Amino acid sequence: MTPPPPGFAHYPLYFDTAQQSALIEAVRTGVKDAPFWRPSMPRTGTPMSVVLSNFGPLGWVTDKELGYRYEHTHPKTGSPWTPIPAVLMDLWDAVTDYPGPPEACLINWYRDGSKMGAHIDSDEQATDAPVVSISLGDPAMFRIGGPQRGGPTYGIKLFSGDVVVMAGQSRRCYHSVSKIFYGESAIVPKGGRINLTLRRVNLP
Ligand code: MD3
Ligand code: FE
Repeated sequence: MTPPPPGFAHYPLYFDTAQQSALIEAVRTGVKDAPFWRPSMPRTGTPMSVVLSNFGPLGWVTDKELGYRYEHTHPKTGSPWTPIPAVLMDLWDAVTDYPGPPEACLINWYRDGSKMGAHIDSDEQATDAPVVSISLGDPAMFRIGGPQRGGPTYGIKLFSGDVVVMAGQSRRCYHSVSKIFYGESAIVPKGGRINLTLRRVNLP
């Protein structure tokens, strides 16, 4: 029974069903202008199994040639991302004490069979800023380990409406999504799981 690293906080069902539906509707509206696309890994060009979009002045993108980075515009349309919904700006203020607003909200949509392998988020200059995650739709098995690959992990099943905050040491730990419990929730119209992550990119 490995405990979670310091700085990890879980708020089960932070958002009720009506608030979850409103967030899913905000995603549906946002991706009309900034459609989900399937990203490729740097160098190899291997496609990821999740599809992505973003809200915010900045968005996280990746492709074979330029790799992981933040951009002001959508890689396929060239248009700016949709602003971060007010309810998420308020969430950041409620669960972090960071001296500045989030600049990016990555939208990960996991469909049947999608997963995310173990990695550390290190494309932000604000390496000490927390990351705030909101889960919507099908549950997921989330695992977080330590600052080195391998080693024991703490696992938690995340449900629709859950919020997770990674601050302090947990921010620099390996983490993964090892399983989606596909079809256990019906709240996402096209199915699957949507994860939103609020991120500070630049130093304040
Ligand atoms: C722990 N997403 O987008 S959210 C990611 O459920 C990512 O879609 C997962 O990992 C998902 O990079 C996990 C929770 C999360 C996000 C960022 C972290 C956990 C983190 C950064 C550092 C440590
Ligand atoms: Fe991550």
